[in-house]
Amino acid sequence: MNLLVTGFGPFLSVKDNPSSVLARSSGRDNKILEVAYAAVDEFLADPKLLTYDGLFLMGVVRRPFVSLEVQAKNAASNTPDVRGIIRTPNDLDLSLPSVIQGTLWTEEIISSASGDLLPSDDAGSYLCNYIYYQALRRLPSLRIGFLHVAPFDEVSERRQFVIVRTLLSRLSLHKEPAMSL
Ligand code: PCA
Repeated sequence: MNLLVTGFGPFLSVKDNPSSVLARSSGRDNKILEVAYAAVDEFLADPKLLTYDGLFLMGVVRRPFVSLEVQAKNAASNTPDVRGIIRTPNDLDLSLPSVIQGTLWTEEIISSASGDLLPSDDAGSYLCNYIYYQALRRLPSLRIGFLHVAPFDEVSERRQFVIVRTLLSRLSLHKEPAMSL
């Protein structure tokens, strides 16, 4: 599978976003996105995205494990983005589905996740959930998944590098090998 990997840049108190470090070291085409609604909208409108089979989206959240986000919600936050823009829940069309399931993570990847890599059904309500929801909605022909990485003081950079590389290689294979993270 030809995947584009994304990470986010700095926001709030996160000066050096580990998702951008991991996207750059993924060994795949990658792009670092500004933590801004308009920047995400512009990214998702780029016709070049259609040359990929899927999007491997990443952002950071403080948890003691890496989260395979299984779904995105029709939700928005009161926290401003880095351009000072706030999107309230009313900015998302209430006629749209309240939840959309991700399409990248396989059953095998989800069911074998354990230890410091776990499934999650809560991608939050800020830019990470926003990009996930909008990507799934706007790019239905692509396989799309979101990985919430952890700060490096929760899960080491080396360990998360291995997690990301292993997920990417498992997704590239048609046959699922035994999980050996
Ligand atoms: N994490 C935030 C936005 C950017 C990032 O890396 C989030 O979880 O929504």
